[in-house]
Amino acid sequence: MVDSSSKQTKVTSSHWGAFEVDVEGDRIVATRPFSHDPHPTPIPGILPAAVHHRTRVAHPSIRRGWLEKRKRDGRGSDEFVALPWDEALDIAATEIDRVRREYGNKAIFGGSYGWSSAGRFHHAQSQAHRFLNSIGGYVASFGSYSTGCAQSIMPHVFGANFLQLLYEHQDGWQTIHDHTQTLVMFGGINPKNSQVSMGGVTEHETAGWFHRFAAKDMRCINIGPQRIDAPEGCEWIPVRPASDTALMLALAHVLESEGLTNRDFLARCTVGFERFRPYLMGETDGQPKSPEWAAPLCGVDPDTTRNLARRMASTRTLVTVAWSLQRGEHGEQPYWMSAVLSAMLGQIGLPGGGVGYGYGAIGGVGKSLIGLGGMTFSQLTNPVETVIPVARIGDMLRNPGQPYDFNGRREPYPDIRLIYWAGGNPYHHHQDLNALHEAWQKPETVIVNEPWWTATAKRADIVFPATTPYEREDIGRSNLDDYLFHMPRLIPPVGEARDDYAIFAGLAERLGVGAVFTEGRSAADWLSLLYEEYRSLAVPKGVEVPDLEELRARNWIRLPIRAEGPNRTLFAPFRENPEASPLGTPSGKIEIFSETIDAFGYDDCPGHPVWLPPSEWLGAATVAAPLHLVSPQPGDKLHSQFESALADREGARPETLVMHPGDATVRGIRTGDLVRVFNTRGACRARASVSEDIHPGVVALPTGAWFGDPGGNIDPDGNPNVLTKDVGTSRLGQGCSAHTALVDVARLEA
Ligand SMILES: Nc1nc2c(c(=O)[nH]1)N[C@H]1C(S)=C(S)[C@@H](COP(=O)(O)OP(=O)(O)OC[C@H]3O[C@@H](n4cnc5c(=O)[nH]c(N)nc54)[C@H](O)[C@@H]3O)O[C@H]1N2
Ligand SMILES: Nc1nc2c(c(=O)[nH]1)N[C@H]1C(S)=C(S)[C@@H](COP(=O)(O)OP(=O)(O)OC[C@H]3O[C@@H](n4cnc5c(=O)[nH]c(N)nc54)[C@H](O)[C@@H]3O)O[C@H]1N2
Ligand SMILES: [Mo]
Repeated sequence: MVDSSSKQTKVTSSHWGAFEVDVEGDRIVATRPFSHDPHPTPIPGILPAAVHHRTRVAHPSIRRGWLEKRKRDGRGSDEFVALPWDEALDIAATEIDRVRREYGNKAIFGGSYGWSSAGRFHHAQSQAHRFLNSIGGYVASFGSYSTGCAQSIMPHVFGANFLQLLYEHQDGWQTIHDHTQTLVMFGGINPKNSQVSMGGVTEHETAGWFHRFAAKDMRCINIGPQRIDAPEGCEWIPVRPASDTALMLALAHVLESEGLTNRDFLARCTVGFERFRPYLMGETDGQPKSPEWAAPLCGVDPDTTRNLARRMASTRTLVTVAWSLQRGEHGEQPYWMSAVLSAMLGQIGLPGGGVGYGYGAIGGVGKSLIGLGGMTFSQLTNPVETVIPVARIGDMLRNPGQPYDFNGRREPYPDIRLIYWAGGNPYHHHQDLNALHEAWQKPETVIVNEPWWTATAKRADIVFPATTPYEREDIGRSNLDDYLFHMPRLIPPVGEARDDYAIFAGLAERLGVGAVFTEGRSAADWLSLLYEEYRSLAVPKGVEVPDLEELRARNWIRLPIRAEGPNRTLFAPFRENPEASPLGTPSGKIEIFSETIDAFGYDDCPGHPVWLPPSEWLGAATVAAPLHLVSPQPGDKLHSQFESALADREGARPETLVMHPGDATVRGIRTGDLVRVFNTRGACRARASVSEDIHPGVVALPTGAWFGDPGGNIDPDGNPNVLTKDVGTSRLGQGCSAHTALVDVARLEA
């Protein structure tokens, strides 16, 4: 037990990096930056208030309407009844058993998407998947909200798993520093976003690299709707959201018209240029994709486009693409087209040249490390084969049995009767939340493990209070980081919270599979076992890792795993000899035209990249919805985590909406005004911030505010997902289309 008079300071790790925590008795009282972090985030500052906040789930809780009458309506408005653990676990286990007996495990949705917390063993989603597999399986989901569309399209283009490509093979920052002369950043590279990385990023380096780029006169050009998407000092070419493909086509058109295309590279390393070229030059549709054609679409004047294309062809150029570009309808196109543009420049495979994805999105991208692997809690195998694209949950609930297309296959949506969620907040992350709220009434039962009363917990039938990482022992490590942490249990569990492992072990026991789930081990046993596996995997890589006792005593260590010598260059061996080191595509080369995709016959993603305007963007603006809403990641926290404590801060809520002076003036809006942001899908409040740093016609509202209680006609704290459109990127990728939304804004009286 924790001595109630004790004081201690320890370091712990999180998705936003390491930090020091001061504990007095059973309370976390303060946090401080970690001494080795050159650019710490403000996020840990909220922790002391959040971890003890009144919105923590104190007891196992069951919604009254469900408990008494198994009523489905009332999710989000009913009161909850607190029950003893044993009773609540009995009820949940009986219900899970009923559903699997009556409908089979294919009626249980356990995708359970979400970031939960860092820490290798107590990873909520892995725990949930292992439990559900031990009871016969569940309907799973493919991909992430982050990169779902890219994960589908890019293997067709480069023949590789997209995540491996960007985490393990893309050029490192040092390579970029040493070789790149022109850095063309679609969607910017935002140090605010690279403060975060799955499993943690200890030394936040991105801002520092940009200082070094400036010192050597690298030209860094941010192409996107907001100046602040790149560090200060970068050039800015403002473009309308969703128009990047038009601009990329125009850049390609300049290369081709001015003899700047690298024919040798296209011939050696790509296939299908001859099928794409007639479209580019307008031979197929009578419309050359020239800078003049693109100008009214993207808002970039033709001279700027021409000069940029010439510069890109005459210097070592790296094109980078933020993940946000594929988080919108037809998000496949800018991703594919950026690869084609870079292939035409012919610099793919040269150090500091070519193309890269997600620099800045995640702090680990661009770090070259020796991967150690291990510390992975087995999820067992899932006997149910049904997998939906992660962002299609609303469609799945609305359309059971209805067929849908996804990356060349056509399947019916499963008929879901029970949802189990641990470690995610769909009422934060999903699009068109008012529509989700309706679809969410369909399943018979919703079970959620959560530390806080989030909008998702409030819309569940059974809520189990989960511990946070500060209430349990774990190990913090990430393949994208060179530090290793013992994450000590700092305080006892708040309220009656239990670890996800204990919750699932309790359910598994009741369902007769206790031994399958736990293998007879306690959490401490698992930690030792996983840690020893990790240690032994490090040995052949020549890396010595202390034993667990020593790590406990030292709290953290820095691992000698920074890759030495010449830095990493994406596709260097392939460029060198495409026959000897072919890509994993059907042709072994970069596919400018894909026979596979062409054979799918999708008009929303044909055989080569094309300009396809989304259903909502400035080119389709209406009187009722004249402004394009982008909803980036919040700078002050991770998604919706710690929201309730942040919202207590003076002036923090509603969330800030950035808008252009021209758009503000005609609406009589000034900085600091309360506004209503609305469209036909919903409305939310926000606090206006008027700025020249955003493209006219665009408004930006970060994600992160919790969705309000049902019944109100305006979401009080500013959750942009009451406004976004719930539609797949295309039949190919079926990713989330968070950035596809037109809205209007009006001043609210105080
Ligand atoms: N409009 C719009 N929407 C978006 C995006 C966008 O750009 N625009 N971005 C999308 C993207 S990329 C993402 S990744 C998603 C993020 O969406 P999520 O990953 O769902 O967001 P989080 O707030 O991180 O949710 C994690 C939840 O897990 C809980 N949790 C933390 N630790 C534990 C634990 O140990 N056990 C349990 N049981 N629970 C725990 C937290 O309290 C929190 O409620 O949002 C997506 N939504
Ligand atoms: N501090 C913090 N950092 C985070 C997170 C967090 O919650 N907090 N979340 C993490 C997660 S899960 C993810 S997936 C990554 C996401 O990383 P990204 O997807 O790269 O980042 P976003 O913040 O969603 O968007 C970046 C910018 O893209 C611009 N943009 C939007 N649409 C378009 C477009 O059509 N064209 C162009 N050119 N630009 C556009 C917007 O102005 C926006 O500010 O961030 C990670 N980093
Ligand atoms: Mo994400």
